[in-house]
Amino acid sequence: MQYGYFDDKNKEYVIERPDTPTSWSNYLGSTRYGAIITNNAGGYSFFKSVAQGRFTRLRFNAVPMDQAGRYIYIHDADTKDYWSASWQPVAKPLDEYKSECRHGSAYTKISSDYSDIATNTNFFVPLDSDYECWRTTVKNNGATKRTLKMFTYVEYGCNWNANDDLNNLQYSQYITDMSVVDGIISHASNTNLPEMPDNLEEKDQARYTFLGAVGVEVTGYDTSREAFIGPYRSYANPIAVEKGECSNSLAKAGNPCGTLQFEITLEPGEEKEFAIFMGIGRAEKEGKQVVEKFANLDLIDSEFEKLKNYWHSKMSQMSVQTPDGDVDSMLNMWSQFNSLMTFFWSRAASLVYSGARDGLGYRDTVQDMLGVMHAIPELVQERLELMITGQVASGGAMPVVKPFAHKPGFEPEPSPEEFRSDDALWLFNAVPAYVKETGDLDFYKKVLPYADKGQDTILAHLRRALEFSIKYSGAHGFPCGMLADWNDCLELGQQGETVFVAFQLRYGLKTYIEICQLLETYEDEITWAVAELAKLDKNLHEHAWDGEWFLRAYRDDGLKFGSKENDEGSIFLNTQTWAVFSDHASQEEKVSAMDAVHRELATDYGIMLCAPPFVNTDYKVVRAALFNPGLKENAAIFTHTQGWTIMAEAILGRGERAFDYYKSTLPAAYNDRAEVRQIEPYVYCQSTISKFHPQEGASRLPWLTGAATWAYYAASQYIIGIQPDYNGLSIDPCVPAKWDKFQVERQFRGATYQISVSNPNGVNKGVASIKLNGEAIEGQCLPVCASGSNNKVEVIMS
Ligand code: IFM
Repeated sequence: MQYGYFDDKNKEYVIERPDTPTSWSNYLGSTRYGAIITNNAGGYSFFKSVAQGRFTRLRFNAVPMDQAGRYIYIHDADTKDYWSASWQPVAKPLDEYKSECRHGSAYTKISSDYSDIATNTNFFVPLDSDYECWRTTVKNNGATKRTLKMFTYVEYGCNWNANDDLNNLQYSQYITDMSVVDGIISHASNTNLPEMPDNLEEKDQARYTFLGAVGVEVTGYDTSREAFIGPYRSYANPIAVEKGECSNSLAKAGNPCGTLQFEITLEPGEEKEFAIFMGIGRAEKEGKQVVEKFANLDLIDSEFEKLKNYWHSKMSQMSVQTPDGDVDSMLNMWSQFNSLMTFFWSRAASLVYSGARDGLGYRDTVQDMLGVMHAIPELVQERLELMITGQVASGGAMPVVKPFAHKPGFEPEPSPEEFRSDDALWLFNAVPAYVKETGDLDFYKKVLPYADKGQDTILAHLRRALEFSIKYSGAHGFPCGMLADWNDCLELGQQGETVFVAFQLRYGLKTYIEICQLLETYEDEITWAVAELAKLDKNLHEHAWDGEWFLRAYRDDGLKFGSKENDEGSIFLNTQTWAVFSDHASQEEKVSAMDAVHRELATDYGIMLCAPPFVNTDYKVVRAALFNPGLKENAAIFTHTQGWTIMAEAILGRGERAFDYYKSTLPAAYNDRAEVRQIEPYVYCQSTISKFHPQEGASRLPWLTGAATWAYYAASQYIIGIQPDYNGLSIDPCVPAKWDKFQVERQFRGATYQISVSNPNGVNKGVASIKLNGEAIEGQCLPVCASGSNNKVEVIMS
C-alpha cells in the first residue's frame, strides 16, 4: 500500500492519503523553539526542553491517535457544515475530503479540499525565532459566495513541566491565567511567581506564551478547553465550531486552549490569506511585536525561503546521483534530516519520546554526531566539547549530560555501579571524525575540564578512556560489562566481561596510535598503546572465538553469551561486525563470522540483533527476556546496528551483500508497501519486529535513533565510499556490480568536489584510477583543495 511519494526536487515527502497506518510526523524549529507535527496537524510545541519547556499538549499513545495539535476549523455560515483544514480531527469521509501533506526540511504544508473550499497551511518556525507560524490560504473554488467562520485550536499545558501537566492535576489545574490582549491570546501560568527564564529546571515560575492572527480581524475567542469543546464532545465536534460561535471564555483554572475566531467571506474563485503566530513571551509585548512585524504577509514568505535555504544548504554538503532512486531520496534529504533531528533532540522529543528523557545519554549522543559532521561541524564541535566535559577524571563517563545544568569540574563522579562500559570509548569514533572533517589537528591539544575534577588535553581525555577500560577488565582481560555495554539488556555486572567493548577498546587503541603518530611527538604513548594492543589481541585470540563466530560476553561465573553452547542467544551481531572494523580478526575469521551473520541473523527486513530469542533465560541475566521474542533487544532487527553490518561487509569488499543489507532497512524501499513497516517511509526507527513474532516487519520508534546516523555514515562512507581523512578526501566505494556509474558532490573544507565514478567492469570494489581536474593522482586520497575552488574528479573502478 502506498500513501505518498518522494518529491526529490523539493526535498519533500508528500502524503496523499491521510489515513496512514501510524502518524507520520515531522520536526519544526530549532533547539530553542521546537515542535513536532504529524500529517494530520497533530503534535506539540516546546521551548528548549521537552520535559521542562512543553507548553502545548499532545496525548501520547492515545485513541484517537496524535491529538491534539494545531487545528483550524472551518464552519460554513450558510450550511452549518464544518470540517478541519487537516483531515483530522473532524475527519470528513475521504471520498469527499481531499488532503495533501508535504513534510519538508523543518516545515510541513497541509492542504485540504472539501465543499469547494481549498486551504493550504504552511507550518514553520522562522530562523532564530521563538515562535511558530501557520501561514494559510483559503480559496473558494465554487460558484457561490461563501461565508466561513474559522477557529484555531491548540491545547496548552498548564505547567511547562510535562510530567506535572500530565500527572500532578491537583496542582496543575489551578495555575492557569488566560487573558486576551488586543485580540492576542495570553497563555500564562503561575502568574504570582517571578519569571526565571535562565532556570529551566525550576518548574514553579511564571510562564507566558501568545497566540495572535495576522490578515484577519479576530471576532471572538475561547481560552477554556471545556467551553470550546463542551462536555462529552471531542476535537471532532467542538460545541463552539458546531454553533459557529465562541463564548469568549477566559480560563482562570482548568485546561487552557487557544481559539481565535474570525470570519472570511469569499466570492467565487476568490482566495484570501492569513497567518497565526504562536510563541514565547507576553501577548502585550512579544505577541504584539510579532503580529506587527508580519502585518505584511510577504515577509512570512521571505522568512520561509530563508529557513528552507538554511536547511537545504546544510544538506547539500554532500549529494549523490546513483542508479537507485530510493538511495538518492534518502541520502540527499531524509537520511540527513533524520540524523540532524536526532542530533538536536537526542531521545527527548517525538511521538514516542514524550519528554521523560531530558538530557543527553552519553553513548547515543556521541554517536549521533557522526551523521551530521559534514553538515554542521560548528554545532558538532560545541556538543562534542560538552560531552568530553562529561567524562570524569577516572576515564569513565557520566551516563547522562544535562546541557542546561551541566557544571564541568563540579559534577559528582558516578559510582562504579553507575558506569556503562562503552560510553567514553565512542569518543574514538567522534573525535577523529570531527578532526578529519575540519582538518583542525589542534583540537587534540585543546584543554577541557573533566566532569568532576581537573582538566587535560582532548588527547589525554582519550587516553583516560582507554585506561578506564583497561583498569576495569576481568578474568579474560576484557572490559567489564558494568551497568551495560551498548546493549542495555546485558547486565554483566562489575566482573562479567564484554567482548563487544573489547573490540571497541581495540578500535580505540588502534585509533590512539594513529593520532599519536600523526601528532609526531608521542613516542612513549605509542609504545604504551602498542603494548596494550598486543595484550588485548592475545586475550581476544585465546578467549573470544567460538569456532565459527565471536562470543558476545562472559558472565562473572564464566558463563558464555553468544556461544553455540547457548540454546538462547547463541549468536549476537555486534561482536561479528566490530571484529571486522576493529581489525582484530584474521581474514578467515572475519569471513566466517560475517557468513554466520548472514546465515543465522539476516532476514528480508534486516539483521537480527541476536538469535534465538530469550525465553527461558533468567531475566536478571539478560533483561532482553523482558520483551517478547522478536521485539527490541530480544532478537528484533535493532536498526542501530545495521550500519555496522553494512560497513563490515563493505570492508570485506562484498558489495552485493552490503547493499542488500542497506536496502533491507532503507525506509524508502518500503514506500510502496508502507503497511508492512507502518511508520514513516522516510525515517529510520529503533527496531523492526523480526521473524520470531507474528508482526514481522512492523517497525517501531521512528526518528530519534542511532540508526539514522549509522545508516547515513555507512552509506556515504562505505557504499558511496567518500571518507574524510586527515590529509584529504579518501575514495573507496563498495557498490553493487550493476551500478555502472554514479555522481557525488561533496563540500570539504571549503572546496567543492564533483566526483564522477564509473564502473565499466561491474566490480563491487576497487579503484583503478583517479583524476583531479584532469591530472592523475597517486593513491585513493584526494588532496585538500583551495577553499572556494570547484574541482572535477573522475574515478574509475576496476
Ligand atoms: O545502545 C542502547 C541505547 O543507548 C539506548 N537504546 C537501546 C540501545 C541498545 O540497548
